[in-house]
Amino acid sequence: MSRSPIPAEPFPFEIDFARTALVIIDMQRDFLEPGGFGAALGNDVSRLRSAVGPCRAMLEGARAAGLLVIHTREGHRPDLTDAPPAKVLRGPPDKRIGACGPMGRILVRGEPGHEIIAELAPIHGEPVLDKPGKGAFYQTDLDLMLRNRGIDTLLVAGVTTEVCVHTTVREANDRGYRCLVLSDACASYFPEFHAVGLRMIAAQGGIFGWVSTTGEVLAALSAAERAA
Ligand code: TIU
Repeated sequence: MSRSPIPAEPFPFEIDFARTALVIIDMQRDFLEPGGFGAALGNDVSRLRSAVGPCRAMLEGARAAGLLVIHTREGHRPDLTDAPPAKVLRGPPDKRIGACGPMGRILVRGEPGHEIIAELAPIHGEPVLDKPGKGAFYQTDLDLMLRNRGIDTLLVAGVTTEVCVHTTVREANDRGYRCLVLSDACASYFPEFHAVGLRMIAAQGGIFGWVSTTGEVLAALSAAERAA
């Protein structure tokens, strides 16, 4: 595929879609629906809904273009052996990781709350990466998967902007990946954190990466396909 500069902050982003993957971070029921981990932390989970439509549009575009799509999920083994006590022992016992909620045990793999929301459900051939931390590189084989496919550029979407998206982008940046964060396909429980989190990525000449929108990336993807 050809290279098309995408309007982005802090400056236009040169992209080779053949070396690009879409990474959708933690669009799970535990974060987006009532009764899960996000709600247990005291958050208004409806604040994350704005990211669903753009994630879906980007997902469909990536699938149609044959891009590698990776879905991540934050969660722990049922025995919690991979959950640091420092992470578990926070908040009231009935709202902690591993406690029983309306969608099963909170932030535990295999439970209904751990699933990716129906609108963005992975399809056959799309790796689903289970991670125990905020960053998608920590204690996972993400770096290996990307290297094996010759990927050096990540389109990053998902939730939440300043927590798992940010941590993943920082990890990716240190490993040499170029990250383009899709502002409308990310969301936070705190609108001000979303806004400033995106600014932090693009500030200082793109200290962690670039920020653009789903519309801009899809337009570039269409143009690249037409030129191919
Ligand atoms: N609490 C919060 O904003 N986020 C998380 O705990 N995990 C992710 O961001 N996925």
